[in-house]
Amino acid sequence: MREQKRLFFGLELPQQCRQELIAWRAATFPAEAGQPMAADSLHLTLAFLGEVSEEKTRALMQQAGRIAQPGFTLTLDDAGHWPRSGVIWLGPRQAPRGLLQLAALLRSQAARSGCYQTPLPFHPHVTLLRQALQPVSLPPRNFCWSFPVERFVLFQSQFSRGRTRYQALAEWALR
Ligand code: 2AM
Repeated sequence: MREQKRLFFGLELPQQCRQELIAWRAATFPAEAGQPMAADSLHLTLAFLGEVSEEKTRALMQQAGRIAQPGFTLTLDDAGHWPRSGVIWLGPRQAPRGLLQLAALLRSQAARSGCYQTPLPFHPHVTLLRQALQPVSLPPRNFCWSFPVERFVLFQSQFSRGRTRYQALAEWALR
């Protein structure tokens, strides 16, 4: 059988922001709220690709390399809880146009390459906690992290030693 990798396009968060987020999370949510994502795993998914062959990965990377759009500022000033998927997340109250444009382009390229894309609308979010299946009280919206986004990344998702890790395979500048 040909080797397949579980891949997605996404955005990394600056290291300082990740550190601030985990400190805020620890002070905001009780330990039983859910399973915290490791600081080095915090990211925002642009387009989920699923299990992809090497050949398809090459085609997707070529198409990603043709994207020419400027960077944008991402602001995380909203939080929510999706009890069905058990996710507590942070995201922008108002998604920047550049983010929506980039995600739409990557999602349509992925669909054209035969990667299944959910019909659900894109809801930009950074998963903070997983397995958050019980009701949780969300903090007042008095927080805000803002940073420039200057590149996007192709990640591989790998499960090993009881933990899912995300490894950056390639990245492209937004300019
Ligand atoms: P989540 O954080 O909301 O679970 C790697 O698994 C990334 O891809 C995660 O950010 C995850 O979102 C997202 N993801 C996993 N499966 C997906 C799917 N079927 N459709 C869209 N995104 C998915």
